[in-house]
Order: sequence, then C-alpha cells, then structure tokens
Amino acid sequence: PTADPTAERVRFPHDFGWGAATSAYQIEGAAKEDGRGESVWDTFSHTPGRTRNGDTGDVAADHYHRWADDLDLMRDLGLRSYRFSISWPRIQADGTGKPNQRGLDFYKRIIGGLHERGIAPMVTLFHWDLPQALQDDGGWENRDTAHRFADYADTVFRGIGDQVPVWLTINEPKTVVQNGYLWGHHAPGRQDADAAYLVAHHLQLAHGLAVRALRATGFDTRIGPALNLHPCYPADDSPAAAAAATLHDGYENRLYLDSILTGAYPADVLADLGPDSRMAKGIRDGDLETIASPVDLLAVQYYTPLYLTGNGNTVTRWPTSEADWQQIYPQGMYDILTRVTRDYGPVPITVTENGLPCPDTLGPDGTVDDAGRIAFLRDHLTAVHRAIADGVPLESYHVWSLLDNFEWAEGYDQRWGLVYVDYPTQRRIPKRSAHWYRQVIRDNGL
Ligand code: GBH
Repeated sequence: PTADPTAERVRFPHDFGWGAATSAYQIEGAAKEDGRGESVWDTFSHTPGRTRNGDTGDVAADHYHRWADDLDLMRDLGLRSYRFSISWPRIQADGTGKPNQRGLDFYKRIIGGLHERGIAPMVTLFHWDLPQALQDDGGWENRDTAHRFADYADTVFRGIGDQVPVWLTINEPKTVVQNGYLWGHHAPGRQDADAAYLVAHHLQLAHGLAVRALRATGFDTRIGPALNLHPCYPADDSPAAAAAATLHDGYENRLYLDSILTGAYPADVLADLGPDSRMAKGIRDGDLETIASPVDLLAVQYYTPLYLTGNGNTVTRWPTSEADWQQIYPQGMYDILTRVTRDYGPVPITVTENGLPCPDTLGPDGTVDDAGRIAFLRDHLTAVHRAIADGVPLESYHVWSLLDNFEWAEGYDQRWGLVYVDYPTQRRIPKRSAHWYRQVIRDNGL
C-alpha cells in the first residue's frame, strides 16, 4: 500500500538520540572473570526460590565476550545512543580500594568501540549490582555505602570520565527501595518498610555525592539521575481516591524528583513516614544540599501508569503486557513528561527506558514476529513526539532493551529485546521490531 501523502508524518528533531538500553548484570555474564567480585545479585539469584527457574546472570547474553559483535549489531540498527551500565564489582571487587584495571579496560573497549561506530555512550554507574562485601557491611542501610559509591564514581570518572558525554548515577532508586527492601522481590530480598526509606535517603545521597565527584574532575561532561516515574491517577471520582493518588505520587515520584530538583523531600511523604522513621532520623544537615547538586539532565523511564482507589489499593485499568504489573497506556508517557517539565522547569530530559516483554518466539523460518512490540513502541513514540511538540526538552529515547536478557526475578522467561537471543547458542536474531526501529531511525520519525 502506498502511504497517504496527506497523512501527517511524525518527524523528530534533527539530531534526536535514537537509542537502546541494557544493564551489566542483565547481559554480561562472565561472572567470575578478570577479577570481578560478587554482587548482591549473584547472591540473590543463587539463593533457591528467588528467581524464576533458578535463573542467574552467570552467563546471561554473554555480552562480556560478544561485545564487539553486539556493537556491530547496534551500528547495523543505526543507533545513535547506547545506554549501558558499569558493574561496580568489576571495578572494585569488594566495593572499595584501587580499581581493577581489567574491569576498567573492558568498559574502555566498549566506549571506544561505540565512538568508532558513531554511537554516543550513555553510562549508568549503578544498575543494582552492589558489591556483596558492601552488603555484608549493611548495604544501602549503611550511610557509609553512599560514600563508598562516591569513591567508586570518582575512580570511574578519573579512568574514563571524559570519554562519556552523559553519565547517569543510580538506576531507579525506587526499585531498590520497593523491590529490594519493601517487598523483597529483588536483592537483597528484605521486607522492612522502615529500612526501605532510609535506603531511599542513602541512595539519593549517593547520587548527589557522585554528581559532586564528577564536577570535581573538571571534565566537561554531563550527569543526571535515572528515575522510573509512574503517573498516578485516581481510580474513581471520590475525594479519597484523589487523596490516595496524590500521596502515592509522593512515594513513587516526588520523593526522588523533589529532593534532587528542589532540595526538599515532599512534606506529605515525610509526614506519612513520621518523625521517628529511620529515614527522618537519618537525614543530616547538608544532605539535601548534596542531593540537590545541580544536574545537567533528567533520565526518565516509563513503563506503566498506576490507578489508586480510595483505600490506597492499585487497580488495573488497561490491558497488561506479559508482565502483569505493566498496563499499556501510551498517554502516561505524555502525561509524565509534560508534568516533569511543568513542575520542575525546563531541565533537559532523556527517556532511558521504555518497552515491554512480548511472547515472541523464534519462528520455523528463523524470524521473530513481535508485532505487539512494534505497536507499543509506535504508540509510545507518538506520545513522546507530542510531548516534544508541547515543549518538553527531550533529546533522546532508548528502547528497553537492545537484547533479550536476565529480567531479574523473572529470569529469562520474559523477552524484552529488539534482538532475540537464542541462549543455547547465544545467536542474535533481530526481531521484526528491530527492523522496524531501524527504519524509524532512518526516517527520523514514524
Ligand atoms: C526497569 O525496571 C529496569 O531498570 C530494568 O533493569 C528492567 O529490566 C526493566 O525495567 C523491565 O522490567 O515486584 O510487581 O514491582 C522497571 C521497574 C521494577 C518493574 C520491578 C517490575 C517487578 C515486579 N520494575 N518490578 S513488582
């Protein structure tokens, strides 16, 4: 069929950063190589009952050995930006001390290889793989971990800081708080609300200290936080639902956004936690100034909206993906992007994750048909485009994920990649969505 020439094309800004994202523990494998120490996710995934099928990241997508082919794959896709993370225990096996050169060299090769292929690296310092040795010392409940993180950040910056145009500090502090400490589905598997919000404060502090560490190097490179934001809507017209949605928004979004961008924790959340909470007692003079150290950009990750009833429960309003927590609602992308710009001013934004798992199996003809992913990405990119048109200073967008990978507690059952990974052979097969995305990038739009 010929395209309707009168149909409006969705064109993105010149130089838009079309990208894809991954994280270290989810793709690298090589868990014991070149001096890498253990992380909390090695411990957690090797604990019986913690992950689906007992899956671990020991081998994952074997990216540690296949990185050069994977970079070629990115070039063939036409990516302009690639977001990945550094494994802290590859740099400091037990979370402190002088850097492991073999670990730094691995990331140097990737960064150099990206530049050679015309792809901008965007690097996250921490995507949940805390060195186990630091967990043994209390992990994020221990304020000292924030200072250990700042030392690690400083070490990485002094090694490769100027080769990376955009640094991201901590991936989704909220997920560590909620899944790691509130519900226990993620490492370290705790269920302790009082601990969880102290952890939130220490993660925010760690973020601010890392921003300061980068500034201290004098490098002309940018840095920001990576927050997963959930638009929170009342499930009905009742005042109780409206109030529940507002408080929930405090815990899901403002706790992180306000502290970094306005230098204060939201009063409603602090009041809800109470003056005797471990968090309230853990905030020291000067902490909020550190947390609010000016950032250059804000990385937003959007997957799903939340709907709150009057008694504070969440309900499902829209069809879900293969992940039962994910309701497919593209308008939520528009709502959260425009809201951030409205409430926090024109800070540059990058979308660092957006995507879904699809039941995309390898067909007999050797292709993978993930039509559902194409529809999802098309609809969400249309929402992104509307947000840009309405004034959101959005510079890049990254699909989660480049490759099928270790989906944390869900193991390898959920496939989130643009590229299929045949785990027994580690063969990479671009899915239909990958071919589609390559064309979107070529056309600079939909
Ligand atoms: C992101 O988390 C992560 O940054 C990335 O590593 C991950 O692979 C990707 O999204 C896809 O999930 O216990 O019911 O909350 C998104 C936030 C937090 C959503 C953990 C799923 C587990 C189910 N995720 N949550 S639940």
